[in-house]
Amino acid sequence: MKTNLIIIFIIALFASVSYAQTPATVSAKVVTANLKVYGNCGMCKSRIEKALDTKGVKQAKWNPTTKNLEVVYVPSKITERKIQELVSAVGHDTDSTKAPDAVYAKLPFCCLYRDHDHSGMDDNKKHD
Ligand SMILES: [Cu+2]
Repeated sequence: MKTNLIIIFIIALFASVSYAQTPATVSAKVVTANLKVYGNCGMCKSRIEKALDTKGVKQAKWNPTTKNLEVVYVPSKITERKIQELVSAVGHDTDSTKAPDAVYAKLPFCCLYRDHDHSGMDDNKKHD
């Protein structure tokens, strides 16, 4: 009985270790990152996703409510930093890159996330 328990424990340990290693093997080619990107509406969404229609990015999906950008990319072709820079270049701040003021100023009114929030989310905290 005791031996059985030990065997089960070893199998469980082995299973969890190999499970934990699976994402690392997959990520050798493609990585999924979740990045915070500020914006408001459907126009923001298409702007952000269009900016990432570029080499090395497999898929980009931005959620206007959560401000989460789920991006699937090839790390050997593009970096997470570069992805954030591309998003900021079209007018959207991320947690580590800022859109140029001149670009931001040209966004349609509904997209001005720094001053207004049209998405219904409480974002009073993010204003500086
Ligand atoms: Cu917008």
